[in-house]
Amino acid sequence: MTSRGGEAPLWQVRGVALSLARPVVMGVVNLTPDSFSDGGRYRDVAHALDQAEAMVRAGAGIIDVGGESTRPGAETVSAGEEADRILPFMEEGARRLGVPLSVDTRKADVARQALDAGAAIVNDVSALAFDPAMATTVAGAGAGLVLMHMRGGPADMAARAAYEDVGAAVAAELAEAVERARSGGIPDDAVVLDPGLGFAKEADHNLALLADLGPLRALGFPLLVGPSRKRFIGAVTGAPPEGRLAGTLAACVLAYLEGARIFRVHDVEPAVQALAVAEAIAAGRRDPREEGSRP
Ligand code: HH2
Repeated sequence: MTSRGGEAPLWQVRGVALSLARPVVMGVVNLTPDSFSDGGRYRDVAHALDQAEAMVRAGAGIIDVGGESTRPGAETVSAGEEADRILPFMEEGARRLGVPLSVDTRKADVARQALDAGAAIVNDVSALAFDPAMATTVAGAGAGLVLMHMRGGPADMAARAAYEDVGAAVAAELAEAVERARSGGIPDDAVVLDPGLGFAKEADHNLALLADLGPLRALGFPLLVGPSRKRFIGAVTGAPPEGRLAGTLAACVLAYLEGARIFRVHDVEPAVQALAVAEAIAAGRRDPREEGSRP
């Protein structure tokens, strides 16, 4: 591999070693009535399962399922309500979909029930800061874990978007999250890191992070990015959420070249295609530092 990423790691998710040798697309299924980008459309479980099956056919390697919106200012929902929204999908999806399911939650209670229903990965946008029981829940199930960077919660994160050096700060705060994971007994090979695009970040912070994932790469964990339809793409282009696909793909491709290996997106098929082309081009690239040293 000539794009930046070092050797191809494996991500251990409940007994399955997920290869990150090739880019992995994580398809988003939001079972929330108020998600900013596909609000309410997936509420019907049968429809959501059909959508997820279509994502898998299009090449999704993971399906990420959420029952609580985390957009700025969104209201928190109770663990009971969140579990009610996602469990029917998890139970049926674990049987039908044939790819690892991830649960997008900050609550250990919800994660435990989702893992019991067949989820393999916990995607915690609070990076284990919200619920002190989350680390042991993940460790106990041998689940994979996404540690995503944010500050505060959806209610106050916008006010906390102040950084001198956003890459260094996000890396330092993710390193603390890694320590929380280790203290809870989660092995390093179960962990993936995510800069948390749009979470406690202004548009410029997101762009700076995507321009240089070096400080995050230096932590030595696989990287996931979730640029899909986000506001910073609108800030650059003026496009509304449903018109941000091309911007999303640009962000995915550049993040891939910066070493990201997992891409959380709503539009799976275009992302799979864009990343396949990026991968094919990157594979043929010569590292200029090697020029002249070849036989
Ligand atoms: N972004 C959102 C939600 N979960 N998880 C990770 N790991 N990384 C992300 O960037 C990320 C995430 C927000 O996007 P969306 O799911 O479309 O919105 P909502 O939170 O309103 O459901």
